[in-house]
Amino acid sequence: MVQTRFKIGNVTVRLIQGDITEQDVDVIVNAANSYLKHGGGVALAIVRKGGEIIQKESDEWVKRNGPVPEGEVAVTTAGKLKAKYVVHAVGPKFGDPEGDVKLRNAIRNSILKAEELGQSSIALPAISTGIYGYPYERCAQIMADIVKELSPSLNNLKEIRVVLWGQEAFETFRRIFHEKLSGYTSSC
Ligand code: AR6
Repeated sequence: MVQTRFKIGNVTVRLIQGDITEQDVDVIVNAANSYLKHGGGVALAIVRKGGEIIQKESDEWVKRNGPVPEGEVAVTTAGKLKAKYVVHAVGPKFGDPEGDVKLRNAIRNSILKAEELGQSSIALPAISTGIYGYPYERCAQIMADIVKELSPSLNNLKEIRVVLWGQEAFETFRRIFHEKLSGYTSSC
């Protein structure tokens, strides 16, 4: 498996090139839209593999609470996936002047939700870099900063996995994470 690992305090941060739906972690983060209609990209892959229960619970969530604002998250179970929960994070579309703040919030709230749920491992995709058009580089910078900032204060979470689809995404994240977390590399 292609991967890179960093250790920040008690938290292992792992970059993996692969499919997020295959990850053996407690929480999988989905790159969702505000209506939690999982019709494309990683969202569709999660529902295809996890089952319609994820879409059904998502619909119920929106019915109860209204659309999920950009930068916020909603939680459902994970159906047939190995994970226990899916945290649906709504990222911004590239070009939104508030985009970086919203992307930062979406990533931050995902990690904090997994911590709040008492879980020990989480896998995140490169939120907003597919259909929503964000450059990998910008997403990687934002994610590396948040991981560095949050890791020392996490008690439950022991592993944060970033799962990249394809070599270009993986290489970009690896380069940026090495730049930003250079003091923490434990293996390549
Ligand atoms: N595992 C890991 N990463 C993946 C996978 C996978 N199986 N499949 C795609 N990616 P996107 P967005 C990567 O488009 O840009 C949906 O329709 C992909 O290469 O899934 O936030 C939602 O319902 C890219 O790098 O999410 C929303 O309407 C990253 O995951 C909208 O798309 C995110 O791509 C959200 O757009």
